[in-house]
Amino acid sequence: MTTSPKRKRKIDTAAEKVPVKAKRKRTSDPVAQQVLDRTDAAGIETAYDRHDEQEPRCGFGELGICCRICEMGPCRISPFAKGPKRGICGATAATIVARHLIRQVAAGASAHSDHGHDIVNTLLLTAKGSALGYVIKSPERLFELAAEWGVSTEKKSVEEVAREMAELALKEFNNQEGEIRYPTLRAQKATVERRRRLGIMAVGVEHEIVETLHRTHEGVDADYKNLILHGLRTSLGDGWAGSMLATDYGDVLFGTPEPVRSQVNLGVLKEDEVNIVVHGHEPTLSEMVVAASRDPEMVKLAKEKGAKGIMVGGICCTANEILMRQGAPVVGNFLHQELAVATGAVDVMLVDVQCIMPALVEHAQRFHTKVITTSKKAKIPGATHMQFDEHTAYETAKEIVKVAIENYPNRGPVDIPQGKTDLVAGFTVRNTFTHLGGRYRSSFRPLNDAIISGRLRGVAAVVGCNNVKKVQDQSHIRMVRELIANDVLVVMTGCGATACAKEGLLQPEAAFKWAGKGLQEICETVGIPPVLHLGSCVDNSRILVALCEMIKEGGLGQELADLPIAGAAPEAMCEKAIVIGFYCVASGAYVNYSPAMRVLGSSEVTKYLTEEIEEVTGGKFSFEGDPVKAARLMIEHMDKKRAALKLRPMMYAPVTAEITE
Ligand code: XCC
Ligand code: SF4
Repeated sequence: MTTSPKRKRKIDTAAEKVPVKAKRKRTSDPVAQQVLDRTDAAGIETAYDRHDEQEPRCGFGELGICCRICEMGPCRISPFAKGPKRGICGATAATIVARHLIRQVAAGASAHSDHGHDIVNTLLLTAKGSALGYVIKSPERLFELAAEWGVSTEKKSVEEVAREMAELALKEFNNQEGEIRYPTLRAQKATVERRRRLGIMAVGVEHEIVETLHRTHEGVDADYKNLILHGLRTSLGDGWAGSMLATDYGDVLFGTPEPVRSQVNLGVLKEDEVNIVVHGHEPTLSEMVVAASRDPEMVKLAKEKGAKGIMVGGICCTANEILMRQGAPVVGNFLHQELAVATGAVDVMLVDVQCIMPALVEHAQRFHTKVITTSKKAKIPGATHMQFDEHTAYETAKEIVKVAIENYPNRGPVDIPQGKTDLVAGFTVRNTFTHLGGRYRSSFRPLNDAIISGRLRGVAAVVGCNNVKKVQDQSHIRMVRELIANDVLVVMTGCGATACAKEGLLQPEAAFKWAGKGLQEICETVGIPPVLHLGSCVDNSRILVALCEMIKEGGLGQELADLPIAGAAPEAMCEKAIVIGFYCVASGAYVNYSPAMRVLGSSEVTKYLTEEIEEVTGGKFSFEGDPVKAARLMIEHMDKKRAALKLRPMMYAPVTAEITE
């Protein structure tokens, strides 16, 4: 089918409204579809079936107007003319919606930040010599950060500096007064002053999360604007501390990524090798498992069991971590977790924290796959638990690899779909702009010049998850295709990056197929894909830093809110996506978020988030569900910013994207 994006189309919203039991399109990935056809035929349920089982949904829940905060409830606000307009305590729809929403922000912030905390702690243990198997892979990055933080490195060993830096970083989490460190170091003065004026400068990561829980307790904060402002403050503690520390300290400990080629999709599983799929988020575990899988002792053992070798591939953000730093293949994104197991070829599915469906355990029992949980924070009944501990990480990793090897001969029928796609990943703030600036000049000048001259329209960050309410990957792909056709450089993280990687958008050649002429010229000159993979979801902090660097470079305004940029999470699934949306809006970005947050039951809160908040932070949300329409809104926003900056008109007309699937 050949269609112009302008003549499009009700897709995603339509997918959400299909009645129960009707066949609906579940994925836009033909490789995933092959496995789904087989699971259907065998009567094996997946998240898609469980999704349909949940229909029809509770309307109060969908609209966010059910309150369970105190024991007098639950209270429901009627969206109709008749029926209660307040809870028993008097809380209105706006109060209820805002309270619930910022609790979600706090939960998302705690997930990223607890992850960041673990990485910093592992660096500390490594510096003390008590985390066996870990080495500080990037002392250069450590010294760079020390210089930025004003920590003297003179006459100090790498370990001494690492220890001091890790101790300082730990304080960012539980600071009780003052401000988190990064905004003043990295953001523009005007932005910092705006945050101070609004009272949304975070004191410490945990401080804000605790305060969110207090404010949203029964009978405390009832003013929706005041609640949302605190949500913004909590989110800034994540984006500008918890997540940013996870990225920076991860780079120090595990190495700063460099552009790397790899492959993605279920076809990376190997019929004749032991397949270990690492799923979850924390590189502290996956890095060790990758290392253990390359241990000659393990490879020998695998061969003794008749396998040709050991394949370690990832799902979800763990995949992005080991892809960025080790070039490990990506098995898939969030909705691939059950599909991978259903190939019959996964000997161990190794999980840590976040985005792990408890259903995996029962699902895996139909195959030979062993599901191994590793975190004390995340156990699943029926799974094998092998506690992972930084002190003995490498030994545990070897034990886990051994379990997979021993399980290899137990495979039943194996059916690996033969689809996989090449990709390039491993972009960071530094190396992308070394690329753009040419080999010897790491500078944002060429990017800024391209935007100023109208060769590039702007930059869009398309991030986030898969959501079973949508057709898997479709919204990411359609949105990104529309953006690059309009000369927008796209940066991606998380499961969205995996979605577009499967489609081939993360290859340099993609520019010739799908990008507008201006973007094409840039990709051709510097040899980058039109869509840059910046890593896992905590690595969205890389995007914040890149934007600050663009402003520093000059010619594009004084604040993030001035830049021709936009963000989107077109298949958002979890609370982490909400907090990311929040810290982007708090930082001044326009963010399209879909499916809509559960705020639609309050017109006041919806209006505040999608309109009025722009007066406050410079950013705002939109909840457009059609990804192409959403992309057009993002482009409109960029054009508005271009006009305000008096930039030149765009050099080239957009190409018409040809959307085939
Ligand atoms: Fe989870 Fe991070 Fe979302 Fe994917 S994108 S579904 S959070 S793995 Ni982060
Ligand atoms: Fe009902 Fe108020 Fe209690 Fe919520 S806090 S359950 S609205 S009484």
